[in-house]
Amino acid sequence: MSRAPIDPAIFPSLTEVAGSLARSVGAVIRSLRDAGVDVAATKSSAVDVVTAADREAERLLAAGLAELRPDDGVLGEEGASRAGTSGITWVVDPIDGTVNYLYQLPAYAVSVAATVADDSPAGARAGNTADGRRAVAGAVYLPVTDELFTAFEGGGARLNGEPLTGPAETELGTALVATGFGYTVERRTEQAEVVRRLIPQVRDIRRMGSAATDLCLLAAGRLDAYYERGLQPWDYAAGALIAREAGALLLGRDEALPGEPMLIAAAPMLARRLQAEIAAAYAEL
Ligand code: LIP
Repeated sequence: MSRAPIDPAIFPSLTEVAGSLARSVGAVIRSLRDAGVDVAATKSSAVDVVTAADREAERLLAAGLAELRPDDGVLGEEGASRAGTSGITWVVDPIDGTVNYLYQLPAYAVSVAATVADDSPAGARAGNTADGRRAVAGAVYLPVTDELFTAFEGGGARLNGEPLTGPAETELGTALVATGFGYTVERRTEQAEVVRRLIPQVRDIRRMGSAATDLCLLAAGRLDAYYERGLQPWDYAAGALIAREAGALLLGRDEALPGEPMLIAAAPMLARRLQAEIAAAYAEL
């Protein structure tokens, strides 16, 4: 049975929900961090960690959504999973940048995105998450700098309420390019080889440790480009929407759509140039 499309008129209110929950949960994780943090468990490998704060933050996000949006579904990095009836599913990452959080490094974020089912190529190009859902509203909150990035589809992106104009075009040779690495040895070895081929061709590489943060810094023009292979939907659902609404072009590898296999984001000409270099690097692996 096909569902009636979600009315875009509700996107601003979904953004309000995302922003207020990201901010309040961000304040909680910052104070938990100050009280001290330990690894609670590991996930895909010994270096892929989860802390008690990740779990508590996800519990708070799920509880807040159950109260504010009881008919919506929820999908969270730490296992939150609720089927909804409204057609909207919230994709949440309670702490994106958990390793930074553990080490008391500032680049960690709360990421909250409202998504709708959409597996059309046009929807995917517009920033689908990997599981055939399109983010329509979202927020990423950086507790350490008290920066709240928000966006909704067609509404532009904002930082603490001020409009963002996105990254400027620059040549690849003067581009500051952020990327990230997966948690398994095989994936990292491949990613390191791609970086080895790229680094002589760019201004420099940054590995911030939080994909949601990377995408928001790109939206704010503090990075020129970002790419990563192997992201999970909660890592980028909100951040990709914010980058795109700020004016970045999102691309995948070769003709593939942007998403889990590869997400490239930059001003349009640079995004295409970087896509070609990444394709060449992978072709030589
Ligand atoms: C992490 C990212 C990081 C990326 C890792 C991982 P976590 O999320 O945001 O930048 O490189 O692959 O997905 O585990 O901190 O939520």
